[in-house]
Amino acid sequence: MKNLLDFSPEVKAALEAGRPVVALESTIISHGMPYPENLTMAQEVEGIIRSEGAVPATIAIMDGRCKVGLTEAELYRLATEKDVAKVSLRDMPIVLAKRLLGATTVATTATIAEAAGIQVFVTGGIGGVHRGNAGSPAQVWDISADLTVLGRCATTVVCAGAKSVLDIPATLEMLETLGVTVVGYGTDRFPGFYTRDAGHGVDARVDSPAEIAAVIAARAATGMPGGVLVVNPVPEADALDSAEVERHLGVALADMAREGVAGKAVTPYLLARMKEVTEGRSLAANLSLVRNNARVGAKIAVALGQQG
Ligand code: PSU
Ligand code: MN
Repeated sequence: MKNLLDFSPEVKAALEAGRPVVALESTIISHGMPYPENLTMAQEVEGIIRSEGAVPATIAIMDGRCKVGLTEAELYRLATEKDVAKVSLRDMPIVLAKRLLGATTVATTATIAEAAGIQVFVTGGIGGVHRGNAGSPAQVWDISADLTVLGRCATTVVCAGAKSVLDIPATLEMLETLGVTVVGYGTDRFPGFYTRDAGHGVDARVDSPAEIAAVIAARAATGMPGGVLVVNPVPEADALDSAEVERHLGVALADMAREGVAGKAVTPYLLARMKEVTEGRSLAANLSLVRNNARVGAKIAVALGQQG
């Protein structure tokens, strides 16, 4: 993997000097939000990370290489081009070999970040275990590779939980099986992406970046593979109402089954539908939680550096 990495000069210099670096995914840019909000979000999030004293490293696949740190022009391509591949682990060899433009999911971004020596990675929401839904067979077997990767990469992932469209208890059980440490930042509840509580608890609550850094250092000291998942709830002012989200997701799931949407198209479909039915409030929540995660992720990266 190391031979496939192309670092931006800024990220390369920061890693060599041991300065804090925060990785960012690109599926959220190409498939998670519409243009122009996606581009503004990507630039803004990089700015937040810089203002906290860390260096942002947005990750994507281009011209047969894994890019760690992107130029303005590269961010623009990801935000505007029509045919950007959504790259989960299984897709990575194909997108590399065919030299396609690829936006990396949490699974792929964390894998590349670990190879690059980046300890902290900020995203919006992680993938998980999907529920069976109307019109689909009772036994669906749609489990995101995001979970597998959390179980094997040492990268700390900061997110706002997972959407309640997933089977949250099954997702939490799977994280337990994989040995992932799940901590709530200022909360003992597992957040539901648009909402602050998906109805289940986390392993432990942590209240400061220093406390999280201590957990990360302790995990590293054990030598176990896998990482820490930091769940950081969407700010109160931008959170959506749980009952409203459930109602909208119910309708979207039924439509999705009727239209035959499945596999990797599911998450982008649901995000776009939610934006329509909430008249943009889901997008506002999404933007708010990503900014919030960027701030916390950068503070964790800085605190990790101070641990020595
Ligand atoms: N959840 C969101 N927004 C997103 C994603 C998930 O609320 O943009 C993206 C992330 O990149 C995540 C991916 O890694 O979707 C998971 O896709 P899948 O379930 O196909 O593995
Ligand atoms: Mn899937």
